[in-house]
Amino acid sequence: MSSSPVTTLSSPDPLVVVHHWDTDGVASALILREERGEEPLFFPPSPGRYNLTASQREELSSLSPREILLADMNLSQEEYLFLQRTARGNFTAYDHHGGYGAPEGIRLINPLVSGGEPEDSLSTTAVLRRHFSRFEDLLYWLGIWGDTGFKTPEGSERSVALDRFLAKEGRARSEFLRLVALLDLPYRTGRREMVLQLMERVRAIDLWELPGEEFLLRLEDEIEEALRKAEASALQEGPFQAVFFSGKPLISSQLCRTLYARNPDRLSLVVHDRGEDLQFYLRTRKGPFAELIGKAKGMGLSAGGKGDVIGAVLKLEEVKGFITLWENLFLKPLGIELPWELKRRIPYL
Ligand SMILES: [Mn+2]
Repeated sequence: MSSSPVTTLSSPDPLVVVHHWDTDGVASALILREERGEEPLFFPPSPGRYNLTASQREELSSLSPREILLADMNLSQEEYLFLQRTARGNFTAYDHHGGYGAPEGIRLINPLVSGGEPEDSLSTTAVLRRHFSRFEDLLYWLGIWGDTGFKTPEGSERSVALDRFLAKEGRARSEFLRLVALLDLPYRTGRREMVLQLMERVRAIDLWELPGEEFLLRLEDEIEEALRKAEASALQEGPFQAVFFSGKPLISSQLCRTLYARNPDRLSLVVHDRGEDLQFYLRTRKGPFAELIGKAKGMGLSAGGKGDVIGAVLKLEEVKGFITLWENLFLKPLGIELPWELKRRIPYL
């Protein structure tokens, strides 16, 4: 831990920015750096996690930060209070996710929680743009596109506005999309050091030069290789096409989409055994997804999705309950049996 870039760069009583590890989180952290006009310590949680580990909390405490800013994350009530305490009251959270509140006394800048324009809650970079009265700059657009680009139709108002911005900058859309993807790359390795390395590089270079960064190209190869390997292990059982894998890379949602594209008539299932928890993805043309997601959330599980997909991150002790729910609610009415391979691969069933 002591050799991480986070600690080597630290000054006494630093300004610390705790931020989400995805494109919007990274761009938001960079906006906060600009607004403060100083070099903060960037302190993302581990990829795939929405909380700090015990040792990360210890490290944060030992830095005795003079101020902590939180960007693009919604933490547990207890964690807000921890950050507030650790920063001796100098704590502010900036976010755009809905459906929660921060404990009393916590400064939370979030239009969805405090009542604001929906347009300002597309990304945390949008929240920050409004809050600090900034222009629609590259950082703003990176956050917007990282969080909403995949569901923004070409020709829509937002898509046209992006094109207008890029024309002004003299950049092609392909260049911009490359940046969005590259900022998302380090966390997808599942390795926090890679996110920290990215945060050190983006202090030093012009963002448009990111595609020339050797280490990102290596990470790209690493993830493509992991995807190829996982895809090659796909098996067919009954109506399922399924991949079971373990290891660090966070590639489940992309894998599931790839399987689905291959054959949308089958049930595309991806199960990622991450050791301490299990990531579950299912995508198929139709099924009682909304009901399954609703019931899973009702059980206190971390699940989400839409009309044709569900993703869930399950603690080991939650796996059995979730799979039973899935079997009864989703599979049985369709006359589908639980894949035996699933039972074989998941010993906690
Ligand atoms: Mn976001």
